[in-house]
Amino acid sequence: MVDVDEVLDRSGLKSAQVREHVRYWAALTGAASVEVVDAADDDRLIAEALAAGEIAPVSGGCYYARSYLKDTARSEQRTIVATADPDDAGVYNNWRPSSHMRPLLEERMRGASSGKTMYVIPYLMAQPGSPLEEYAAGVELTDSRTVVLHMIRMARVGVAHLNNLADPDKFVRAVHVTGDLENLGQGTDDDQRYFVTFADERTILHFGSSYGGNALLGKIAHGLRQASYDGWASGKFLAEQFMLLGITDKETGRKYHVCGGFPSASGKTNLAMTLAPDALGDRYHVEFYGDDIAWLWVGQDDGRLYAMNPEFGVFGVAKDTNEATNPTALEAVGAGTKTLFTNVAYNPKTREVWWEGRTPQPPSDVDGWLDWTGRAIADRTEAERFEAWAHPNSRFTTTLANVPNIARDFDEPRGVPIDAVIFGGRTRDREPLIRAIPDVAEGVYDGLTLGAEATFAAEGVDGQLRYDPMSMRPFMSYPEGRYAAHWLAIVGAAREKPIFAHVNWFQRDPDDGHFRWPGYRENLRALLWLVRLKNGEVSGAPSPVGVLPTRDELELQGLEIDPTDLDVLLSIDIARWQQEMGFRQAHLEQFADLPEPIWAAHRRVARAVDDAAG
Ligand code: GTP
Ligand code: SPV
Ligand code: MN
Repeated sequence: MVDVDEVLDRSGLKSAQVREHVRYWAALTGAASVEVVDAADDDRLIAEALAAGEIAPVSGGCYYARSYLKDTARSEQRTIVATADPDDAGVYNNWRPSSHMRPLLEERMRGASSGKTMYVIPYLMAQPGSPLEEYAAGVELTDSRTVVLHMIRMARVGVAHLNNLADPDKFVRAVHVTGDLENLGQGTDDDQRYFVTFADERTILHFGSSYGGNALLGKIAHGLRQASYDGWASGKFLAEQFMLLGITDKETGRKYHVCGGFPSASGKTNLAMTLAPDALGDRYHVEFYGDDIAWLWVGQDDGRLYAMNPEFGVFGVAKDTNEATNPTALEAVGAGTKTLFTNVAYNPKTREVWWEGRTPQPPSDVDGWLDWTGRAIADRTEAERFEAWAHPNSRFTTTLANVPNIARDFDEPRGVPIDAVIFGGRTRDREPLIRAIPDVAEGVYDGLTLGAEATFAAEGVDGQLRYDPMSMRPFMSYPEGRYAAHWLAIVGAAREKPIFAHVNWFQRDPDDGHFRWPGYRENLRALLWLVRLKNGEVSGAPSPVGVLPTRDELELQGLEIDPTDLDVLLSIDIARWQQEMGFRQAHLEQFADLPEPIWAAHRRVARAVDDAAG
């Protein structure tokens, strides 16, 4: 048995409660050694991981890792929220009694790290000094060095964050044990994996994966599931799967902050990192704050709605990232950034990486190229010729400071005041480019009825049409009716209300399937219209489901778009919406205790749609 105390003494980790957490799990998992990690250890850990063959070099000082073949995305089926109170069961949170889950996890984890090092990662999911700092401290224990490298990029990591807690017992206890990946029955009836957040104990136990949200526990498990539970239990804040950006109008000097939720792999990173379209670049500057998580609260001093990004890095989808779609992302993963790429294609000879959409065609000289599974492209049979080189959920991990348009004040604890909250997703019809919703209850209602196509970011759901409230369906930790009430309470308490909107970059022409809207950098045009509407500079055209931009109100200079596509994007298909209102009724009826203002909003919209149908 390792002398845990000796290791902890050396690391300067003083908190008795943290030490107890480490001691308990080191003994249970049977780890051969314990090591406390600080962000300053990155270079050494990189060197060790290279030497061990866990990662490989990419030219320009970046790195490449491959995950196990059957471990390439979040699992929704195996993700559970457990508490002591059966009343915490909702429709989506996959609730189980903690008394039942705890022994199951301990059984799986017992002895499962034997022979391995257990890394202790003290982290903070907030800017130091943030008004929400007390909810942000955590300690992840993991038996994977690659997970450590990811956590150092994605969170603020170091012993200092845990030594001076106001309440020494208030930190998230997180444990990640990889398990024997080749024998876990992923996706079968005998699936051994469990990803459990014990929300009322602020404990996260994940077993059976070393990929993304399954393993980087500060991110989704703490930053979303645990934090949204904490925000509700304390009555103080919201934690949402939101991007967060700033838009400066250089002509007026005004700055706007927009946050909003789209389901996984539906465009948050791309939107938050966007540059203004060339034709508008002289006037508008976009700043990146966050791409996946925002915590929102009402400011004590001015009563405005504030938001911050608790993360320290970006875990972004690689697919289709290129000079045209997202030049800032390419810079953020370029030379000198120490980016970690996972499950893209790799060429060990040239130390290059490639993914679908990086260039229009894959490299023509296939010499040395390996697909994401490690197979040589040159060995492919004719039938395999068109298979993807990279996994669709392959990702890059880079730290925020590498993003060229990172906001100057991203690290400041005070957060930024929110002007607009948007919801969106992959919707091939029905949803116009943008519809603004000035009323708070109707805005919250819109978030609750967000319907979109699911993506490859989660196992086994790609392409399914489903409702995904506020894009939080996979991360929901308490019942939906209370979630809605908590939203109304927090936003309702703000003195200046944000404007809401629903956006859709993914409408398609049913005849040939092309995207009607060019997307990416052009998306800023819709947001500019929205903040202008909030300012009263434009008035839009009313519709039963919100206010739509008129053609002249959208700044269209420099945009190439088919006029028919634009007409469809700026109009409403009433028949389709009538049908949708029936689906929404059934969707909302699942939720217990849905607040009356939400039902009232639903009835109002349904009536307006019916009236428009005549
Ligand atoms: P998570 O990290 O899983 O939460 O995803 P995300 O919401 O941040 O999605 P991301 O921005 O990484 O985009 C996912 C995929 O959608 C990528 O392949 C993008 O290229 C594509 N995408 C993003 N924005 C647009 C857009 O405006 N139009 C189109 N057609 N595709 C887009
Ligand atoms: C998502 O799936 O929404 C992600 C990636 O942001 S993961 O961290 O794997 O959950
Ligand atoms: Mn996400």
